[in-house]
Amino acid sequence: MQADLKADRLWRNARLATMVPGASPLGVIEPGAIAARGGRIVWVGPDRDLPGELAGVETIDCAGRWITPGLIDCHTHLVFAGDRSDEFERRLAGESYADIAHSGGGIAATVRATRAATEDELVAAALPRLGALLAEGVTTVEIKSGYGLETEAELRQLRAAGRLAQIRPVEVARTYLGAHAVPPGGNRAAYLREVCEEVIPRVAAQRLAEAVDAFHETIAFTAEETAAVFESARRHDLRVKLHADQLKDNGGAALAARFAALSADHLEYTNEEGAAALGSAGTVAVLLPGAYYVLKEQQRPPVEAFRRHGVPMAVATDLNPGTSPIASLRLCAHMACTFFGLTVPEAFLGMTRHAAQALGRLGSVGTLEPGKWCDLAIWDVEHLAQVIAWIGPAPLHARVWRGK
Ligand code: DI6
Ligand code: FE
Repeated sequence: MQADLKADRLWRNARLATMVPGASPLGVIEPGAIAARGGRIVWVGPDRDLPGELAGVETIDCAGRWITPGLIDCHTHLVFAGDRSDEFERRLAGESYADIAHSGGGIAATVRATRAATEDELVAAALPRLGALLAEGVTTVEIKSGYGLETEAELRQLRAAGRLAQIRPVEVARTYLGAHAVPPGGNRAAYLREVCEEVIPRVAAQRLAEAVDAFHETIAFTAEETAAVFESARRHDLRVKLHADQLKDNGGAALAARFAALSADHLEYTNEEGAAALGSAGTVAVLLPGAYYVLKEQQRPPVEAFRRHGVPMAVATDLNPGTSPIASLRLCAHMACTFFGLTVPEAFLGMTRHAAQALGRLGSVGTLEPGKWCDLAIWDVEHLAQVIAWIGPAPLHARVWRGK
């Protein structure tokens, strides 16, 4: 294999945080070099060890800058229509998230606007939000449906999410979240039948999503209902993810683990047993400090227990119009450190390797290793902590997607 090692592009004189497990938590190589061919990494290592046959192609001198894998936002709801900034004012005036939901606002407000939008309108509304993520080095983003809550509107949201990947240089992982809420005025049992027997088979047959998510909460779906959705996902070869234990301990982490979920997300109220179950199942804990902040929650996810049980932790924006109107993964990493006590290396792993694992994409992104896509974020910083210590413009020198 070494014999026909060829590259079409080289990055040299860089400091690499490869995110590959090893001696240093972030797999640092300094000074390091990366060679790519056809959009994929073919070689990574110390600059001085660069094989001679790779020299002579287009070379970018990184002048000592840091390179990380392109960032991965593994939990967003970024395709939706309408705006709910009025709810920000209502909360400031004393109404709670639940009060607003009960008076027809909240998720229902976004559902009305999303149902009324065309696919083109959904794409147009999503582009600025996606653009904000790309501008800070994101190269892979997960996007959930869940604001249609009827077959055609859900499928339209997923198609719009797919279109984003055709018009911007980004990989989109789509997740069907039909079990987000019972549709306003809808019948619970009939809607769940529609999700399990009609939509999931169509999503699978048309490859409109690769995973199925559910909102398992007292205000949303029970364990039995969630299990039925997951059984259907399993029958159709779709992976599962779960919004779990956000508002109270519902045993959501254990439920996610029982179905070998890719990830369990939120987890503020998860207990020790839940953390242990995630550890045994290899399920990623996705921390979403944006929603914690916006809802002024007090309960923090059990980060110590996740560490003890070897649960990989990812960090994501949960970008949505209600509980996390935040289009900055860096800000969420900053908050995961300040609010939840993550270290800076943990926050970086949470936006790279562990986020890739939460999307079942560890084989293709999330670390700098031969065979993976050459998706890079090149940072104009002296220390990697600067990337998330600052709130404001990203110190991003260049974003490379598929080697370009
Ligand atoms: N968890 C949340 O916090 C949101 N959805 C979810 O599954 C709320 C989304 C919204 O208010 O629009
Ligand atoms: Fe969410």
